[in-house]
Amino acid sequence: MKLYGFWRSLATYRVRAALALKGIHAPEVSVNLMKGMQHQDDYKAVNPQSVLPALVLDDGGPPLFQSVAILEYLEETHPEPPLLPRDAPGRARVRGLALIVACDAHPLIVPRVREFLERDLHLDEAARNRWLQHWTLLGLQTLEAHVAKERETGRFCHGDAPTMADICLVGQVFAAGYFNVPTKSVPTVERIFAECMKIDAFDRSQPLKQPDAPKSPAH
Ligand SMILES: N[C@@H](CCC(=O)N[C@@H](CS)C(=O)NCC(=O)O)C(=O)O
Repeated sequence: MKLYGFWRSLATYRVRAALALKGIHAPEVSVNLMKGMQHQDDYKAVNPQSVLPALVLDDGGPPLFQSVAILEYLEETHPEPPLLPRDAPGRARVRGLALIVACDAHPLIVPRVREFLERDLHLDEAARNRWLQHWTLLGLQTLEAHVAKERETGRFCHGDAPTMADICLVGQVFAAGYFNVPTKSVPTVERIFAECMKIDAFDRSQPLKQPDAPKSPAH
């Protein structure tokens, strides 16, 4: 397997973390989003949507795309350790939590949306930051509304082992860090994030620990 990704990409982080949790080795090819390399023809041949990540399998078939679809593929082909609960309602809850991030919150802060706000709508930096902070915090607050009150929450989003929900939650907390969003109003999310980051697979997969990341946190 080969993973196309970028250190700062939170959708890549989801797949990188799942690979690490499942002990699957997949070398990463860096596609520099800050330099617009996702729009180059050689990457478009891998993923016509010009977004990261993409996972190339060893079977010569077309690359896999969309991080959640890739997580599902990894779960089906490498079931241990499971990233979904065994019961159907539990799986629906975990997928729902994951999709709050992957379908509703994260898509509003990706580079192509930020570029549209700046170049086409001519929003100044303050207005763009307001946008990023608003949608990032709303995603976190929506997660908090579930995990703070539902009895299925344990050490992690669902019980005492990490699932796809935690993978997505962790990325959303990193988004808060990117855009200076305070997370004090989401204490259960903060607690779960801290639990996840105690796990080596989450820690070594995090953005600033990637080989293509800048050496200093200022980026
Ligand atoms: N829903 C997609 C999101 C993919 C996505 O937007 N990835 C970002 C990086 S996290 C990207 O490559 N953006 C490029 C751009 O917006 O131009 C997924 O989960 O894979």
